[in-house]
Amino acid sequence: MVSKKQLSMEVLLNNPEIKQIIDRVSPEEAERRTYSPPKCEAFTSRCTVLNETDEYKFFKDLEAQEKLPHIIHNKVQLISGMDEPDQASLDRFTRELRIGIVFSGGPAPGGHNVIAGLFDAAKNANPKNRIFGFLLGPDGIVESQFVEITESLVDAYRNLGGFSMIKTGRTKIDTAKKVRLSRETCKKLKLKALVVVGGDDSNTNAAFLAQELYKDGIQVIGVPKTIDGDIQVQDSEGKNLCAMSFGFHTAARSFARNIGGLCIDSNSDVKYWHICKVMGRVASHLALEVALQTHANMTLIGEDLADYVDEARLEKARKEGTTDYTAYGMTLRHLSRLICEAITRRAAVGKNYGVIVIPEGVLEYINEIQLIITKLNTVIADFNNTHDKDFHTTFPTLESKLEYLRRLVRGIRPDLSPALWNAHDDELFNDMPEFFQKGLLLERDSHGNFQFSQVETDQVIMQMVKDYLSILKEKGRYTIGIERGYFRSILERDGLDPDFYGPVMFQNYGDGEYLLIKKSIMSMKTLKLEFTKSGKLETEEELPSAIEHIYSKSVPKLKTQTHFFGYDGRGSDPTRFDCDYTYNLGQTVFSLVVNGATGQMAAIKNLEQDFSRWEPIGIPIAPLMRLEERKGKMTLVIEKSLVDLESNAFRVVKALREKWLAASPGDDEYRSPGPIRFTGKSEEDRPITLILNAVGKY
Ligand code: FBP
Repeated sequence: MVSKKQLSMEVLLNNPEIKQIIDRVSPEEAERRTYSPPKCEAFTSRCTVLNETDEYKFFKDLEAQEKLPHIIHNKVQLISGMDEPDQASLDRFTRELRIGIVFSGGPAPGGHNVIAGLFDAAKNANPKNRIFGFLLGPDGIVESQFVEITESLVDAYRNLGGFSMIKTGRTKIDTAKKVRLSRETCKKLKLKALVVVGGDDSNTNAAFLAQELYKDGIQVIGVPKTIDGDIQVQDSEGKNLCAMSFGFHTAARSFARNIGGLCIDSNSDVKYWHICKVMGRVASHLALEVALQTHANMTLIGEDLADYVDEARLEKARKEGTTDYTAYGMTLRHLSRLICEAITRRAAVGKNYGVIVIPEGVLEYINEIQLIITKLNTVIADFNNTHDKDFHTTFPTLESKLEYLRRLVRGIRPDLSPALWNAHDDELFNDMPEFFQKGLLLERDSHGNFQFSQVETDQVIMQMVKDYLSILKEKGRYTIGIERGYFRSILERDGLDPDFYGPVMFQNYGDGEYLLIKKSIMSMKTLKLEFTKSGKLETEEELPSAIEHIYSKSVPKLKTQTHFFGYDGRGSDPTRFDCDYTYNLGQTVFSLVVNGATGQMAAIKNLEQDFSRWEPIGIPIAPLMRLEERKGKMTLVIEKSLVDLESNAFRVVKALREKWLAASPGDDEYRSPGPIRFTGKSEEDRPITLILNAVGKY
């Protein structure tokens, strides 16, 4: 054997070409870091000012008025530039400031650019300004853990995804002690302002902090972050103030890129149904955008399911002179039937493959599941409050949790209403598969939210789908259509006359491009019987192999692949839209802080339009709050924005549903959104949802 001469590892690793290739910084990352997002016009001026406007109206919740007196009367603030500022404005704008910033909740692409935009604006106004980043989320404020944000740190993360620079966490600053410690940290650092980059719950928390720190002269500003896209702000007259939270576009594009790939794989290999669960804890905005980006065969939209009315049931009840209230809303059983219908209809035209998109929060919209979740939330909150112990620590195993629920049914808590947890609930719950029971009993997050990402929603639904498909198969209602031309060619190749055999095998031989096996044929045995009965085959004769071959092609096997898209999209590098959006949010934050705002959320108005029309603004947070049940208590929170069934985006998806299902002969309608690119003319400039919803409004 000839021994090959190998380069020593030292030589190999020091080779300049290899060094470049294995460098931690990829060429794409290096290029990203050098991108300079364009600035909204106001930020190109020497300094900025805030102008309050009465143009926007809000309905103010009584509880919010009581709990947030210092910030409830805040108004929308418009930010405008001053090229030739008077001395007083200039002095105010350039005074030395210290600002703290924290990420709160799940990562969302673009967070680093919020810091970059804030840092650049602050240093530009006064190089002595200092920015501090709290580490690991709100815990960093409470525990006084921070880093000073420097030029080199910012430069290392410009236009990059994730929240890696200072990390994030889900702690809520919700006790007097945590507020006191946060105040101490802010004072120790001599902060003029604290910036909370977070979702609806974190912005709620920001408003409460703004109230608490008001008298200390410490301002608090929120920034609308969440891939879920459920922070969208309109005033009470429907005027748009913030069309979308940051991170949504990138996450949706990232999911769509991968799901688009699955669509292509699916109609190449033609053997799998890909079941794609996509993040979005409650609202289905991400699923809706993915549908628009990929034209997947079926996309469930939670809000739409909740709106479902079973007309057939209503009609039946009407005839009987009664009202069937169960006809309103979707049940798990009915949802599985709808999916089965999509699968069987495609199969009938030879397509035993496809792609289904399921939003992770879909179960929230299914009647019986939502009821169970609400009941369990209350049971858990009641246990924690009554016993001053944690339910999950006290009952660490599924069995111990189930036993506690059983004891509730047996009446260990006579003070509780039997409506909370009774034998019927227990029975329903015990009928669920174990993994689903575990999921439903999972610990709620620090804000009291149900953790949908931890539940195998897709499995729950698909198990029911598989069970029902087996029934349909037995009934001969799930069969693969055989293309007429294919049938003819296979038979003719073996010297058989298709018109002799066809009418015996197929229910629609007379017409139809795709031939469907007769319902009475459920096996090779019944196939043979059909032929002997028709007199076209003697009992002792064998079925021609071409006939057997065609029959076996018509028997469906449902093969599924399940995928979860969520964390990957949250960690994606931001789209150009999110880079520009977040950089300008950072600039907005600085303008709000330097001009004395507090209890406001930085936002960009007209995000749904061309960049040249973007306008930085401050939105008052307190008037956005409503009372919602959390951890068994009514709590003030920012109302989540759900998919609007009247919106253009939803109506378009609804109108094209049938087309994208493609349950007819011919090609699928898949759209390939391609990778997230950063530059280039075909780089999409904003989410499709936003484009559609803006049509007809301007
Ligand atoms: P935020 O609302 O904090 O932005 O997080 C949203 C989200 O990504 C949801 O889509 C998902 O259900 C959840 O976070 C997952 O949470 P975790 O990171 O705790 O698993």
